[in-house]
Amino acid sequence: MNRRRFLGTSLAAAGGAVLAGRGIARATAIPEGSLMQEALETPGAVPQAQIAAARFPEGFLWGTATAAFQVEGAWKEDGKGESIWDRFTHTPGKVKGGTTADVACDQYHLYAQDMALAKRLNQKSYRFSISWPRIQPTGTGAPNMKGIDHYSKFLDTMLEQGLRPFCTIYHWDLPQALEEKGGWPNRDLAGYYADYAGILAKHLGDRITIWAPFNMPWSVAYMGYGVGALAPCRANFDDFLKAAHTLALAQAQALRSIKAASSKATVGSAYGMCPAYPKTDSEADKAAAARYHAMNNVFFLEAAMKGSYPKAFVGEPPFDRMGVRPGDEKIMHAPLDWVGFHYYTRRIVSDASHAQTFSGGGFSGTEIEADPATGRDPYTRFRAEMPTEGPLTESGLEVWPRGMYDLVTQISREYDHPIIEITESGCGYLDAPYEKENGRVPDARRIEWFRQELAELSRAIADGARVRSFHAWSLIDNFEWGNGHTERYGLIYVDYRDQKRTIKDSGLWYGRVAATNRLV
Ligand code: IFM
Repeated sequence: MNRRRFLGTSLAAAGGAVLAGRGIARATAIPEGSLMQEALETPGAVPQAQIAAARFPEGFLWGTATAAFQVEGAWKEDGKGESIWDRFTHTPGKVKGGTTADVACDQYHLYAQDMALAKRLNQKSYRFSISWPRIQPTGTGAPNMKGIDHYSKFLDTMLEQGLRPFCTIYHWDLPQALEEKGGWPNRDLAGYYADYAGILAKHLGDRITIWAPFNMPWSVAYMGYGVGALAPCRANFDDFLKAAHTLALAQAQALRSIKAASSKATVGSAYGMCPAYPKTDSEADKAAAARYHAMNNVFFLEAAMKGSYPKAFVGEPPFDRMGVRPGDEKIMHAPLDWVGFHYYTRRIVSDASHAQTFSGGGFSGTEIEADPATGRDPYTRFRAEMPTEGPLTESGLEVWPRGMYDLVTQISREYDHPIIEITESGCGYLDAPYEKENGRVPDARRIEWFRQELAELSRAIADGARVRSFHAWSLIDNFEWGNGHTERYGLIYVDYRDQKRTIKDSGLWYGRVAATNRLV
């Protein structure tokens, strides 16, 4: 059977928690051959009438997100130590195109300009991360005051521009010295990390009220230690299990140390999530999709909210191999004030119980692809695929707006309607300044991507989800990890030769959305 038809059939048939695409709408007055018309005829597309009617509540926080390593550059300035990503990018052959992030977008020096641009786009929230090795060059000990001073000035600038500073404490750049002490599989890192978080809250907590301990902790553990797709590139299943447990302990210990140092602090998360749709309506596939959700989406959320891990494993959970000790439930338990997660794309999940072999795969931006031949690992035993029923972005992720609605409403239901922050969402397209149009960046595909995605977010809000913010990934094009500069996610184009910023058409459009709360 044709793959597209097969997926369509199996999805419609599957009866799990989140399923079924929305029909393709036809509207009048859409110009022939236009991108809008193309979108209408695309599987999974949102009806134009729904987009036109979409509204966001008064006071909704429109924002953008970045991460220190991806934008800052200045890799060894002002006493900064080496991070695992410095080591990775300085290793020949690791980064596509052979670039490094030594300069990246030079935001370390150009932050005032970038915050002014955010204001120009009517932004109200800026999610950024702090580089641990700028604060503690070897990961422990007294803070490097030059690092603190830098972020202090940066925060003042954000506030002057009317931006809410949303701080991610760790977005993947572990001090290399801590990797040499064993990295995240070493349980001691939970304590070092809580000290680091406490330092930040003590010195910067007068201006930061919203903290997310980790960006995508599952990826830190699995892609960094389980399959070696991200720095520090270790591929050992036990290391993955141990790293995951250390991260769960660290998340809770950090929450406590932040709150002890700053009475204004609220703590939540920035988890990477993909709605999981069972491949068929078999009980086995539905159970596999539930395991995917438990492992990839809510593993760390459950740990914080309930002090226990969700049912991600077939049979007895491998607590010994994870290094779980008696009393850890109490340590892990640290209910979050709000729940933050990203949405980029979805997964189709099937049972892989017959497959016992652990195997890796390729990195697709937010997710590791299971090896189709061998399945995933001996415990979770599911196979997760990114379907291609909808179109793919240039960065290779399927466009599936409905996934936003399904994920947001699912998390709302499962966690009793928490306050939700969408911490990242965006798409990779390579559009560049076009000379014939005075250097404009006409990135119509990105505009259409956000229109569709946001219409589905608005529908979730109308249906009761308490979403208070949306952070587009990203304010500016930046260094996309192992893919270097070969992918562009920004609303603002960066010319890496001279650091010139050009607001893309999508940026101008997003600015209007922020001003009107409509998808104009
Ligand atoms: O660039 C990354 C970011 O660091 C984490 N979330 C996904 C983005 C796009 O791949």
